[in-house]
Amino acid sequence: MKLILTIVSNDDSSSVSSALTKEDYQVTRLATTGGFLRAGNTTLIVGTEDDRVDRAIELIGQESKKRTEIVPSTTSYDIGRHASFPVEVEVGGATIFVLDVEQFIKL
Ligand code: 2BA
Repeated sequence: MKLILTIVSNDDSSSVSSALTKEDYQVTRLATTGGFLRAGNTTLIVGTEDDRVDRAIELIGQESKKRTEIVPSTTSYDIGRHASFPVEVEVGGATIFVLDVEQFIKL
């Protein structure tokens, strides 16, 4: 048995966990915070059989693809005026750890 720990953006967490649960994976969602950006992200814990790991990774990849989005940004001038302009940012993606499970116990 394996434990898949996957860190995704909050925006993708619902679609990733829905895709997994639809295929009968059991998922636990944790609200987490990235150490670098100190922004909220979501960590999903999935315990599954060894032969189902690849499919889980495929589903996670499909629902959390890296993509660019245009978001509004503002700059301010000394004279107290602000200008708004669009900037392209990269969002999405997943960081995945696959660990061996020594014991799996439900009491
Ligand atoms: P990613 O590498 O895609 O990582 C996204 C989030 O996944 C990270 O959020 C962190 O919560 C988790 N993560 C990634 N690698 C990990 C690992 N080896 N162990 C544990 N957790 C891990 P943040 O820490 O807020 O990082 C957000 C993004 O900032 C990263 O995206 C990366 O592009 C960049 N970054 C992170 N640390 C950096 C550093 N020391 N220098 C430059 N850029 C960094």
